[in-house]
Amino acid sequence: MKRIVQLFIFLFCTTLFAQQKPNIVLIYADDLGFGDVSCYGATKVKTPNIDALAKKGLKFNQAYATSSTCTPSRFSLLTGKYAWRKSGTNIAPGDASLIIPTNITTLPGMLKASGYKTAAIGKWHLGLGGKEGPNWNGEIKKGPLDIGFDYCFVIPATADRVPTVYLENKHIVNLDSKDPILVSYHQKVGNEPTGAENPELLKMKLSEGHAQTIVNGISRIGYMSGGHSARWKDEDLAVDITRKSISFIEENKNKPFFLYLATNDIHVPRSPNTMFVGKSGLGPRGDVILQLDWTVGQIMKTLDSLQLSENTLVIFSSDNGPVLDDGYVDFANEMLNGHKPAGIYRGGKYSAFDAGTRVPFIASWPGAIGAGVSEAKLSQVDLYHSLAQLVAYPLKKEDAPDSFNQLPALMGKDKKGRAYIIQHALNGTLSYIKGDWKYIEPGKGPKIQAVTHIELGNSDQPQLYDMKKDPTESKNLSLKNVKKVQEMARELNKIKNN
Ligand code: NG6
Ligand code: CA
Repeated sequence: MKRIVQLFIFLFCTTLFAQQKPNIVLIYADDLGFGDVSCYGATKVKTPNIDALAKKGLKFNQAYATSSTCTPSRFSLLTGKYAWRKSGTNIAPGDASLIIPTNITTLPGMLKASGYKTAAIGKWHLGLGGKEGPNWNGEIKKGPLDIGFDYCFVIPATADRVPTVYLENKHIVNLDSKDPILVSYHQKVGNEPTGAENPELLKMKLSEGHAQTIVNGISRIGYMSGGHSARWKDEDLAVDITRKSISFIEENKNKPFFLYLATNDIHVPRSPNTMFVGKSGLGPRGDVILQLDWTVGQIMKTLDSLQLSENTLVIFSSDNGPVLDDGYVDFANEMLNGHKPAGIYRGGKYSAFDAGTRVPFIASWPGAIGAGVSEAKLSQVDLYHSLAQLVAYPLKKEDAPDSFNQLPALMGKDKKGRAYIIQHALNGTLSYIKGDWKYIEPGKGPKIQAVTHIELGNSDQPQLYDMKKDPTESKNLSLKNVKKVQEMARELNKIKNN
């Protein structure tokens, strides 16, 4: 009976207040580090639009992606469940099956059920299709539309993985049925040149991996043939994604909408539009930071011009920390010019050290969130529960199992945030932050990743850092604090086995 009354109140409120609910725009950057934007301390590159968002919103200094790579972070964000609880959620190849189950309520599904129009625009990287993978030439049976999005316009995986085409709803955009797409991650298909065989054809050389089919002068991960009329141009990716996002906002300006805008920037291959080439002085990596900032500016301008800004919650964050050479020779290291992508933090993308997951996080909602800086601890896994709270959606027990309600922190009312943070590194190693302490469990793998030169934080010994006195994780205090190590290991194990 109680359930029915709850449901009735929910449906009543949903209908009555549908118009008042805030729009939600989640701008999710790729591989953007804590120190990559000027409002987080960058001085060699300027990001005026992101800075403006931070100025009128709340800027978080201790907000974390759940993982230090893309697929697991996105999985956790959209399901409210840690990706390390589910196998098969590591960096997905471009022909992976849909990783998110279609029988659960996801973050977009929850918002859709609350009366929102929902869209995923930009990078997907969560797999497509059923067990057999995606049927590129027909209907893509399982994808964003099956996990709660009303509309999608997405890059299937990453820009450095084939196929280099857009998926709009259930079909590949501009596909000519006479030139079908063939994709393999195992052997060469078709006879198009590859990075390994024809390096002289490359406009951007590879430094590691990325030696397969060449598309638009850039060799990728995976082999592809066909689909010529459907192939995007790397230099237009940001423009296309921004344009589609603006159209979605315009078309839904009279309803509450949720836009998950997952930018391709600043992931490799970094191929900025001519508007940004050479503009940062830091090479392509700096130029795509400017391009990302431009996207943010375009979205804010659209919201302003439609008079939606007051009632739109804009969240800006990144899926994992920064990397310089991520497999292409784009002079990210050579042209750094003193820029510090991770700020003061140790490690980077892939790492268990803080720079792997500590990312920029800004929440702006001029009507409701006061401007300022917050030291509250936040994890992206909490967005689901917090937004459910915001729209008064009654979560069921099985929904978003790892997600906590951090709406008070998000709104600036609670200064503490989450009691603890869990970080998940490339090799599966988990770290546990509680109070001032950070514990990194022992794990296998190299100390330094060969291509990227990133310190991965791997050690066969437990690590313990005092993040208040030593935020750069320079002194492992585990031998001096055996009890603390044991206590944190025990607590982490309990959460693992939950
Ligand atoms: C790595 C790729 C890297 C990037 C990453 C995924 C190589 C040498 N490296 O395997 O370029 O694609 O996967 O990045 O191939 S993520 O942000 O989508 O997780
Ligand atoms: Ca990423």
